[in-house]
Amino acid sequence: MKKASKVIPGLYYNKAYLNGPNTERLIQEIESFHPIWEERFSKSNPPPVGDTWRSLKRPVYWLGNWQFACHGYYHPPHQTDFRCVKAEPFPTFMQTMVHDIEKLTKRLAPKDDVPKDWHLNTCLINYYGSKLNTEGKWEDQAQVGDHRDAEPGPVASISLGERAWFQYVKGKPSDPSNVVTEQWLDHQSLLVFWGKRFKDDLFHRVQRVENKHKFKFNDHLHDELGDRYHTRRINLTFRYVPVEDIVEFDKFPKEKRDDVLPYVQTLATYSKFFRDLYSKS
Ligand SMILES: O=C(O)CCC(=O)C(=O)O
Repeated sequence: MKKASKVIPGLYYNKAYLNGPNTERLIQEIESFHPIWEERFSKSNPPPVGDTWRSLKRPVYWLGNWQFACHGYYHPPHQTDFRCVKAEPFPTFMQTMVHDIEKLTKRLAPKDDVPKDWHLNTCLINYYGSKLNTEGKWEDQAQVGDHRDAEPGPVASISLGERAWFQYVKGKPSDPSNVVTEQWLDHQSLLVFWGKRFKDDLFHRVQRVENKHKFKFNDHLHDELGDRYHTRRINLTFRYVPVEDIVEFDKFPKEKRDDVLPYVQTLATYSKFFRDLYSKS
């Protein structure tokens, strides 16, 4: 994996972190997963006044632990009690890559910005693309609004497929003059960010994803009604969740288990890990 790149305090970007064979191995591992569409809310966590029942804008898959949207992952305050369900480990190549990124990050980030015991044990895989709507039109869903990643310490992001226009912004809601820094996230690139400014104070967002190279992933997102979602970018964000916050599914309170049992059942179709977990539930 190539090492040279530009560094500004709190931010590291390497446009060509992965090379061809490594990229292929990583994509092959990712294509073994079958992502799901999650709802933001559930029976025990209904929409607050003024909000509505809705699903995430894109399918996701989690490794290490699964932080379900309906358990409050996307909503501050970012409480950690019963939010992180123990999930599948990283596959072999991904784990090797993650060790490399951890070493790199520890060299780059000041000690104070790396919590004791920090290691990248969690991966959120986001599938960016377009969805066929009920009128038969393709709707671009490849965006993420302003947010911060609440997990402690540095976060690392690997991009695959079409380029994404990525921004760090101050304040909320979005306002063009609030952009602090912006850049393309290229195919095969690595971005790492840490510290008070980039990790804790600023928000980040994906403004748009290009559609130039006709990237196609075997995302398993066709259903019985056909091919209704096209993924053109996959992003992996690696984070650190303190191990004491990661809880086995059968230790979750019943109402929280019931909220996500349909997802666990769907995941069980293709994953031995979730099959075992479902059979014990
Ligand atoms: O897709 C990206 O580049 C960023 C994803 C992100 O912000 C997140 O997963 O929190």
